[in-house]
Amino acid sequence: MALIRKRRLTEQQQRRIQKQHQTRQEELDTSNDLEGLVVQHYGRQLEVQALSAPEKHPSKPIVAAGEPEPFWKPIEVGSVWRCHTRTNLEALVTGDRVKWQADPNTGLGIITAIHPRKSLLTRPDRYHKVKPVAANVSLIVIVFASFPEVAPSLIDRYLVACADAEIPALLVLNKADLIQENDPILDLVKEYRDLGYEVMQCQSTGEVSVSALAKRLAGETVAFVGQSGVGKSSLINAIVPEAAQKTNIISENSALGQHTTTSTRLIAFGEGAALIDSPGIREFGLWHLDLAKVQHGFPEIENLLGHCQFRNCTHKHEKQCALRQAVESGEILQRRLDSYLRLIDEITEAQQKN
Ligand SMILES: Nc1nc2c(ncn2[C@@H]2O[C@H](COP(=O)(O)OP(=O)(O)OP(=O)(O)O)[C@@H](O)[C@H]2O)c(=O)[nH]1
Ligand SMILES: [Mg+2]
Ligand SMILES: [Zn+2]
Repeated sequence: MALIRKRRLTEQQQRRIQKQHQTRQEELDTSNDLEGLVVQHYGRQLEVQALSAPEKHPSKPIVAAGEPEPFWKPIEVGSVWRCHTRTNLEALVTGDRVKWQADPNTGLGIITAIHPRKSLLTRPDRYHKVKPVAANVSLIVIVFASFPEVAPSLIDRYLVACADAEIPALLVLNKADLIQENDPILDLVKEYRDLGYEVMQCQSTGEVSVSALAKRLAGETVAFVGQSGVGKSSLINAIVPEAAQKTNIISENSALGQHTTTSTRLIAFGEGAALIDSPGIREFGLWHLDLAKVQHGFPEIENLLGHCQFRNCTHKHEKQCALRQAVESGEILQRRLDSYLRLIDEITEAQQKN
């Protein structure tokens, strides 16, 4: 009996606490909210960079002579604050623009509102849930290199993800110092250029300048993606040395299946630009997309769809298949058709399971 009573009380208490919490949240005065940018998140806490400062800054408490100085963090543009979010807000991600309040007495903040997103980059996690990765990205840099060995089908997947999120892609061949004469990776560069994609060549270590890349990224919110070890963090460090992103020797991490970068972080860069570093991805499932979305990632194939003899052509063995004929005439690449068909199979299979 005592036990049941106790439990009921606890539930009641919980409800009361919840209600108090809710009213406190509703009572928040939001008229002096600041503008901010989510630069990183750790579970339920986020880090927000101040994009504005209060018109009237709260004044520092006055202490009597001999008393210890209390903690005090001034609210300055550019300062970074650990924040909680108001309970009624949707999940926030790196890159989100928010309204927030800062408490100089504790150094903590509370996010009160989120601005509408211009774009949202997502990826499926290993539990088959779609996870948001970064918001408001305006350009995706797909980094690849000759070491670790390039996986063109992974690049194709990234391009589909870019087409799905409607964010332009820039391909960056990093580690230019490792490229040899007649390196097959240069053929790959040509293939993507011929398909209409923008490709740049870079080196992030040594004395070579990354100024051409830095110039291209000016004003953009850029997400760096690509296999672990291709040099995403190294490139970011070369462009913004203060970023001091951890980098590592591939033999020490990738070989063990570990990533050097473990969380998504945004680094401010120049006027209104930002670079987002994220962990390298080995597998990039796209089972959650619909078929039309996949087609957008293969514009040269999309152009030919509907021209096969049979409407339900599998493009695998049919004689009068526009895609297979285009491969034979050299109009499209066998490799790209394979990538495309593999993705279609993956998605169809996943949809049949659900
Ligand atoms: N030779 C050469 N090595 C480079 C270059 N850029 C980066 N590296 C090396 O590549 C290794 C991996 O670089 P990271 O920047 O940690 O790679 P990452 O893509 O951030 O990897 P994850 O964080 O695991 O996803 C390091 O040992 C770098 O020194 C380059 O331009 N040339
Ligand atoms: Mg990294
Ligand atoms: Zn066909």
